[in-house]
Amino acid sequence: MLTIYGMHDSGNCYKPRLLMAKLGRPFRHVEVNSVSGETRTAEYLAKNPNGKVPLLELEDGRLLAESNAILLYLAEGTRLLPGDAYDRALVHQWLFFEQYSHEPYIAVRRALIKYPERAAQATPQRMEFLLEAGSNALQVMENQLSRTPFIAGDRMSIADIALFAYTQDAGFAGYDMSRFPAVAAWLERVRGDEGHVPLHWLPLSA
Ligand SMILES: N[C@@H](CCC(=O)N[C@@H](CS)C(=O)NCC(=O)O)C(=O)O
Repeated sequence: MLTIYGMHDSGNCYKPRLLMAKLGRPFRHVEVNSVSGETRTAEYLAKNPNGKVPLLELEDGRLLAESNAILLYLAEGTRLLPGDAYDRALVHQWLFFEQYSHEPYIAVRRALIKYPERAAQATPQRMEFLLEAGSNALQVMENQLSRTPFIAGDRMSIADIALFAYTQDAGFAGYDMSRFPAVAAWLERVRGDEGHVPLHWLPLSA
């Protein structure tokens, strides 16, 4: 059985869990708390030298890090990853967007609010910068989702899963979601897609 090392309330770790749930594939969840340093033990660094979760372990022991790389691997041959080269490249486009223009702002602002251990890093200047940069990312999504029902076009894909993970918590992170009605409607559309599970869902084997 596949194993996913992850933290239950991390959006990056939610991405592969949500995909596996949607595909109806069983897997083992191993809780690794990145906030309390469990990603920095020698044992964990031997598995992922970058010291981050999520991490996928295949049945034969091979390992794969980076949430969006894990999504691409697990979605191969499914309805959530198009076969056509251009359609697939659009999915990649939004996966890269998520990692460079969205997650570094919205996920970080969320973490600075959520985890008291990080409060000292939440300076007013930093919070303001993260608010502006994250709002820009939400506006890019708003523009796209005003034209298409899903982020990479007419069909749900792993790009929606990747962007859903932290956008669903953007309100908690301080972003004014009333400015982004198409994003809010898309959040509901993603929740309504077959096999959806919420952030804290874990498989029974956990
Ligand atoms: N680009 C990575 C980011 C993963 C990441 O930042 N994981 C956080 C939890 S959400 C983590 O493990 N942080 C531990 C640390 O940096 O020490 C991905 O998408 O998988």
